[in-house]
Amino acid sequence: MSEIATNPRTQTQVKVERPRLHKVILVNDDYTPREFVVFVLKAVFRTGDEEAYRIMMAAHQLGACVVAVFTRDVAETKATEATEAGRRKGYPLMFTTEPEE
Ligand code: TYC
Repeated sequence: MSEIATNPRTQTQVKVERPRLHKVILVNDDYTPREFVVFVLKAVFRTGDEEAYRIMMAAHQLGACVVAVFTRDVAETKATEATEAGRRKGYPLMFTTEPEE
């Protein structure tokens, strides 16, 4: 009896990759009041007072700041919700998203 396999089976290698995370970025502007930016960060991103203030000031001084990272859907939903909150008050407050490297 031959030792050579006559019916070799193919094996499928399934590669599962973690979904890329997306950053939510807060963009500075000259019109939205600081307190309102802090209010939105706390309401939408559930940060505490001090973290919201730190993120707001970083965007204010540097032009933009990463708020947090999420899966793409969550990042886009939160960015839209936070931008809408500003728009409803007539402010140009802007949150954008971009994929992490
Ligand atoms: N620059 C705004 C002001 O001086 C405050 C502000 C901070 C607005 C961060 C937007 O993303 C922002 N009133």
